[in-house]
Amino acid sequence: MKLIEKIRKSRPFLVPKKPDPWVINDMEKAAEKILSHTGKITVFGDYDCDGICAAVIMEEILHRLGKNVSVYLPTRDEGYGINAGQVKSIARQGTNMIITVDNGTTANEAASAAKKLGIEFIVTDHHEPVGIPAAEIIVNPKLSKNDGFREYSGAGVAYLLASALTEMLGEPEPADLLDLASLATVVDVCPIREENFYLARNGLLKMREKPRTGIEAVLDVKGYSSSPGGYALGWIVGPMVNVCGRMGDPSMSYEIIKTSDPQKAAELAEKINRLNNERQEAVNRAVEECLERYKGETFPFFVGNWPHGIVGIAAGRIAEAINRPVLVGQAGRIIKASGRTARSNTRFSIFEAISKCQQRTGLLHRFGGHRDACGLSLKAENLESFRSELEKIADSMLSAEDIIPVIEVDGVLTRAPAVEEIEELDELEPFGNENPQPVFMVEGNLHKKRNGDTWILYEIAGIEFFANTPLPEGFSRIPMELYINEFNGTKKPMGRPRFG
Ligand SMILES: [Mn+2]
Repeated sequence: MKLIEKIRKSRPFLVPKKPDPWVINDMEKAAEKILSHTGKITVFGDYDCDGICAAVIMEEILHRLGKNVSVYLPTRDEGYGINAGQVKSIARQGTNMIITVDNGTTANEAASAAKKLGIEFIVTDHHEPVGIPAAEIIVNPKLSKNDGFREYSGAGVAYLLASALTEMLGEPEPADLLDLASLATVVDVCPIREENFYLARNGLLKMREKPRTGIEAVLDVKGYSSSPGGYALGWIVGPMVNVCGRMGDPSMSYEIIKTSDPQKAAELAEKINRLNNERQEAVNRAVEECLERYKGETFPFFVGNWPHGIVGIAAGRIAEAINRPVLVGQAGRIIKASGRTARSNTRFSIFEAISKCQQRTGLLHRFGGHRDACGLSLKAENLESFRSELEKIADSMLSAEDIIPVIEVDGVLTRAPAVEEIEELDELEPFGNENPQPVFMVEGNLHKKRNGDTWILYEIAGIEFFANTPLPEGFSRIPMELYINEFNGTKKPMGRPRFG
């Protein structure tokens, strides 16, 4: 069986399914309201990649429909989600309709402020409703009463509203906006399957065919020259788009996505890259400090003097290091924390654990999230009680298998596959959550071929790979990702070992 067939067989959900916007809660109401609206519209987004991409999609489609539209992206200090104060300041700019993207499902105060001021308030979002849904119109697949697909990103939901609007007008789908839906789907770690695979795959093809000037500039500044896939979206473009919001103000990210001026894009990419390097150093420091303090808890909650913008990334790194869910919070009178699960915690929902803990203790100010990630805030004096209850809950929810890292292998190889077979795997891109980069167990005799100062070239079953440190003798099975190395016009298959 060819490599791609093996993978297709083990990932039956990896079949693109065209999304149906109309099965999403309140889609028709929202589309009608927007089309008949006259007056200024403000799109209210978020400071992360998903919220920014969603805002650009909504802005561009409304602009094409001839609407007067502006965008409001909150800064990190303003916090996630729309509030009453922001509604009032938006009202003063002459807006009479607010459309939220990637937030707003339970923004009750903002919704009633809008009502008082005579502003139409339409929510589009993808977050789990925590509390009472706020507005009269809420386009959120998590509120749909049918069995339609629910795992869209915020930008995916925005794209579906955009395509509902064009469909109502009898116009073609705004497929050129799919690149942003694809980027957000991968970066927001939404499962890449069925409807999301459709959006992510088609958006990726758009991006390859005609990349946005700014996205090209970001890949350039990072020295990435291959055709982008899930790795480039999730590990290069995503962090660069996210970093501005994390470090304070998302407007540079918004600008780089919007600009068509290569000069300006290159300058912005340079600036963002510097910010990204600073952020990486801050993350490394926080991760080291937490790992030093770790005492073997099932669900550790670290609090320290770290910038709020990096606690989520730090939590993710620590979770992978200890294979357990982790919360990392910024110290203060009110602790603001982010939580992440490890990839091996497959049956554990961090959102469910936090919800349970909140039901029992009621100590949280606010919280929200998904299965793999959450955000919360609480008073410093309540930290200890919350922590100990959370530890009990995690002990009962997390099973022994969940804390053992497993490498899921897509098949066994005893000889090098043909170059074409590896190239063909590109049809499964973008790789991401639930659709990881394929890994094969390569079996054979290990040979050392050459070495340099910092590298050793090995070969196993006809597949060459580099290692930084010598491998123990007698190794005969190595899990590896495959890629093609092109040198002087000759292509050959190479491996990239995946240890742990
Ligand atoms: Mn989102």
